Amino acid sequence: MGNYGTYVDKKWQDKWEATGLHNFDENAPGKKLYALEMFSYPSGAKLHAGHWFNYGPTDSWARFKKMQGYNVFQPMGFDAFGLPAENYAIKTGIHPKDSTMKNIETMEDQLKAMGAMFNWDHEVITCNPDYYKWTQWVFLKLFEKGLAYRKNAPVNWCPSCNTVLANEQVLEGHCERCDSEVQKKELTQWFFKITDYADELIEKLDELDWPEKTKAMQKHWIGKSKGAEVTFSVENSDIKFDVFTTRVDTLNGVTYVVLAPESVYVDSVTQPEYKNSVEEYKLQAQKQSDIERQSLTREKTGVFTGSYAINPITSERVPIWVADYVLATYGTGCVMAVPGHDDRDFAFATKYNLPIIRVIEGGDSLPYCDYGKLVNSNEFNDLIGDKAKEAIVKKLQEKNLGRWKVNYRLRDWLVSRQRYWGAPIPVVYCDKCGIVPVPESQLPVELPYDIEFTPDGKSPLSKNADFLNTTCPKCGNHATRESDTLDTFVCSSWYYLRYVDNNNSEIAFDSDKVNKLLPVDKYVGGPEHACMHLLYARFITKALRDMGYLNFDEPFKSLTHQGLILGPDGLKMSKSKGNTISPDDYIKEFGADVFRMYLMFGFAYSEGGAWSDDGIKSIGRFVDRVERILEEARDELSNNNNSKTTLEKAEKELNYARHYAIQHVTEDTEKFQFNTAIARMMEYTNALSKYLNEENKNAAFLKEALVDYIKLLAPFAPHFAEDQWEQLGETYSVFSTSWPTFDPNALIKDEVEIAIQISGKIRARMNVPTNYSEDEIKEAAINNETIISFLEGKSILKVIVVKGRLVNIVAK
Ligand code: ANZ
Ligand code: ZN
Repeated sequence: MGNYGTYVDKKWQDKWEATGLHNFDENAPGKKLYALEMFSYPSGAKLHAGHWFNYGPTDSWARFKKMQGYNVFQPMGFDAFGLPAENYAIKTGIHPKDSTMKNIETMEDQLKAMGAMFNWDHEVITCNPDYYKWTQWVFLKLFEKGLAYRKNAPVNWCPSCNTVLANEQVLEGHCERCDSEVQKKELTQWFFKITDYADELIEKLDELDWPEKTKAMQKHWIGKSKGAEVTFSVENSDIKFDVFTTRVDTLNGVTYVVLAPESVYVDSVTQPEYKNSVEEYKLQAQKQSDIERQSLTREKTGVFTGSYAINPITSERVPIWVADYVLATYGTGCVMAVPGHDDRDFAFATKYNLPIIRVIEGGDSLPYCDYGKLVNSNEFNDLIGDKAKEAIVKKLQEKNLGRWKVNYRLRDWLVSRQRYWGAPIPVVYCDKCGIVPVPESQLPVELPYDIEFTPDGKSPLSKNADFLNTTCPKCGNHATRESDTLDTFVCSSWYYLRYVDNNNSEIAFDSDKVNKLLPVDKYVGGPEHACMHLLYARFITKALRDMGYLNFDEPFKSLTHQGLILGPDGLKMSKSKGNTISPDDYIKEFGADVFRMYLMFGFAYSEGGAWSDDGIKSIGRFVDRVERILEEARDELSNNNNSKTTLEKAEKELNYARHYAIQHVTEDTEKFQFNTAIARMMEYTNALSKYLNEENKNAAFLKEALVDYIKLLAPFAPHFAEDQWEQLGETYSVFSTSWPTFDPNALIKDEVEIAIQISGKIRARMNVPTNYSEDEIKEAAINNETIISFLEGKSILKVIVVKGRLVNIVAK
């Protein structure tokens, strides 16, 4: 198709813009539909094939919805703060703001070249003060409600990025961004209390139309675990500590207890002669990541503290050990070990020669990890499972040495970063007043442009005196600004709200407007966001709802993940492997429509796969063929001077293909099954081509079939279809017309083939009109030439008709 594509692209993009075809009018007729794609991160200079795979097909879906009569809102913007721009600045000396803004400009142009119907007048760019002012407002609101707080915490520290990482940014003990080994460090940090919403975040998952796998991942990440806390006291001391257990029924089987190396109890329980070995062990443990420490296969290690603890139910003394398979950050950081019924405890006890006893019946050998009748458990013998737990907890409660307890794996969200390129945290520290939030009227706390951002472990902002020194909003004395910035996930946790009312300079968003357009009807983005962005956004929505700003519970009603487009070699695209696909080159050669149509036809949307040049070429050829067929059809329309008006066999055949395509393109596109939808279009194309070869054509009917053809094609190849629509002489725009609906009658074939049996044996076949009654079918069968000859000399006893399939004549 030469450069036809690019020419047509530009022509229609200009016209769409000039006529405001994609502008969103909240008062326009039609049910609202909010289609949202995860906004992009302008860190690389350009959009890659993955962006296209996210945005192109989703835009096709949105266009399809628009043609179905929905009032579609499809905004776009940029998640513009974050580490990559800052790291790039450190490397090249180019200021993050400059590189980010330049990248955004390029990406905007590329997105426009895609021809998606984005509502650009609703764009948000999170690093602009008119956006982050309101990110700071969100922070202040959470602070007001006690949902943002400051505490000392061991944090994940990346020694190379010189920053704190969220748990989610640590992959197998390494920094997600630079792959350095992550260390632990104590720092005062800001947290959002997402754990307050842990239960609702689990429960409401059931109501969401999300991929099951994503829901399961979130559920696991939140990790609700029901168990008990049991208090052990240290022998010859006042110290008591709690353990968290999900198997309180095994309490009689405890033969030792374990403290995490970071537990606050370690130092106070360690006996003097054990101090050295414990200290050494603590240092060793610091270097291990939580993932390694939890590994089931890794050899268990630990040290004895020299102290003993008292089992609250048996009063037996058990040794207190320190071992890194116990995590400081889960439960209480202390564990009761039951080697008879827990794999890890069993391995540890075996290695260190600690007693192993059976308290649960079952299994041939120990460890036996299932439930069963209690043995060796005194008064609790013979109780099973929940009954046993209830009895033991009841006893513990009487002694005030235990209680039921629900634990979560989910931790509060660490939101402070010792980095420059983020939204400043809007609080100041005053010697007299302590932590003082910046009043809303003084927002935004602007990020200064001139900054020394070479990392040295300190926040770059803490080195900028102009920024740092301020006056206390409460008492007017000197105060110091918070110099940490917010995690970029805070910016992206509420952007879908700001889109609706992006130019509002008075408030973050108008609740009425937002309540009208949200929740988002369809959210599309990568599955890698399951436990971070998607969880944070749900939390922020719920928190703002509880403050009265929103009247809905969940931000994203329906979610679809696109798959990954791999390099032609089947590997993940990367510059170092040299297997990247640059969309721009292909757009230049084939045009935007062929590019996006290949992405839709060549892959199952949620699976993705390896890029293929042959694949895109074959789609190019398909579009060329469509172009020729449509041209031929137009010629036919202008030259056709026969007056045929009836629908005969050929017309009925095309009509069948037409309605079959309408039905299936509609159903499949709805479900993001673009590949099969386009396959149905190809079949319809073949039928159209076949019809054009007929001698005698019905022009009026052909016109109708063409109108539907172009409408069906429009979401997939928007520029091309708009152009063909014009050439067909129809009024602009094809996207303002309504999506065709299928006629079930056209899908009923006129005739069916029926088998005729004589006493169970097939003797003949015949075609009968589908609307024949049973009697008519009987009649036709008996009068069938072949059957007459078979029946000669026999008498018919019975005739059985199975409609649409067969007739069985019982004869003797
Ligand atoms: C005694 C016991 C006996 C346990 C038994 C299990 C089986 P979930 O389901 O993930 O909540 N545990 C508790 N805190 C821990 C920590 N900080 N680090 C490592 N392990 C910890 O797991 C709860 C179980 O994990 C708890 O129940 C505890 O071991 C262990 F036959 O207590 B159990
Ligand atoms: Zn003050």
